Amino acid sequence: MFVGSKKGLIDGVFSMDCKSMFEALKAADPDIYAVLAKETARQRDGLELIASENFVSRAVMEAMGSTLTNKYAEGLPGKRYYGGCGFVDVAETVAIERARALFGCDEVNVQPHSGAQANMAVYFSVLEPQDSFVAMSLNDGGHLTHGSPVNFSGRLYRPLAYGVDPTTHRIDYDQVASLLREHRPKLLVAGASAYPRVIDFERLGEMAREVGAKFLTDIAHIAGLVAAGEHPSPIPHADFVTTTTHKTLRGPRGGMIMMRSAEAKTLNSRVFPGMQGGPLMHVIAAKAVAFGEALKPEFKTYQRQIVANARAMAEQFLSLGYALVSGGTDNHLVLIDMGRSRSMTGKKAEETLAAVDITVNKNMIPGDQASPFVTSGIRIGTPALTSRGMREDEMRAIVTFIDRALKTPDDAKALDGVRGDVRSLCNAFPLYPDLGF
Ligand code: DSN
Repeated sequence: MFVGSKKGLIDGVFSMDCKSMFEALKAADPDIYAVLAKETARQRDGLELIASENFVSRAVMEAMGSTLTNKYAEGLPGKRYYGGCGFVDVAETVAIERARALFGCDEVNVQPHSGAQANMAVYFSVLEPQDSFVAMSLNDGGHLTHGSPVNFSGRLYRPLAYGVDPTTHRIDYDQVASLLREHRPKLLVAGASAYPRVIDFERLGEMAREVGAKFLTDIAHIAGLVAAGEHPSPIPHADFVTTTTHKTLRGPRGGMIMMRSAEAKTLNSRVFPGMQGGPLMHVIAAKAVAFGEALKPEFKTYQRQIVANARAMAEQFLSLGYALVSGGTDNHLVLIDMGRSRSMTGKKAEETLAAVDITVNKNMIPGDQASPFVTSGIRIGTPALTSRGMREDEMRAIVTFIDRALKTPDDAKALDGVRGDVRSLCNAFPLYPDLGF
């Protein structure tokens, strides 16, 4: 109705497109405009291999950079504490309905500002301060918010950490079962930030049920794969499923909680007013746009390519003699043991690759003796470059770039050569072709 009756207004708004918006920024704030321009060029001219990053569509960006940022909308659609929420209610309802269709879950809360906030809301729903819960150790590939001592989750509660088998680097499911039986916690948490293998959510869900614990799966990294059927879904086995929306899912930076119907009333009240104030309606609208994109058939093809690309990289690294944690990958990332591969720390590898415009992150590996600031590994993921249209051939070429750089970390001329090859590849795969870059 709004679109019909106010068509002139809508057309007018659209005629002031993003070009004009950047012009306003340039005039008003040259300092921040310069940051925006340089960061855009960095993303365009380098190879982005951080496993938790991605490039959103223009449509998602437009929804984020919109007038919806002006609106307060505390509460839920139809039950707000502010007037004027009719249109943003539509955005949030569409986001919820699309998330339901995408993942097949009962209930959804799309308001968490981040994955950390999504997990916090679930802990506030299930646990009291000082309660224990069982989750994967950060050093073995878990998440910061799964009980790290420097995070609220490790300071408010008593986490009991499971890890991976030291030889196979697969989750030690027997250790999970024995921790649950011994401590009988209220909550079991599964999910990882640096685990290249399939997680057996069904088995973990059975273990949680056996001791009467609730089961939370944090699928932040693999949400896109799960939505596309490229990783088994935790939905039938879990009481809560949290995710970020900006990794493989390719939406705006933010979080989301899916849950069984019985959990919704308490959980929703833990998000607001329990933890957050006004939801970010521009981000929620962008989540709706991203979920709409993920419901299209091409999203499945995209996710399949992410996995194929990671596999191609893993095979190429193995053929060049690199040691991979768990020996390979089933998902979107590979974890390289740099100590065993090239007698190099993760920090040195990250810095060397940064010098040739390849962005990765240093990462702890199982049994790591180095500090988190140094580490013995690097984590490499394919979602972002797959969004640029790169496929297996490009992945194999990138592994040779990485290998050349890591072989000559202190040879400026050799690194210059690799950087030139990186730039040529980037030029062949524009970041936002319809925006001219
Ligand atoms: N910081 C995130 C990552 O890079 O994996 C954790 O979700």
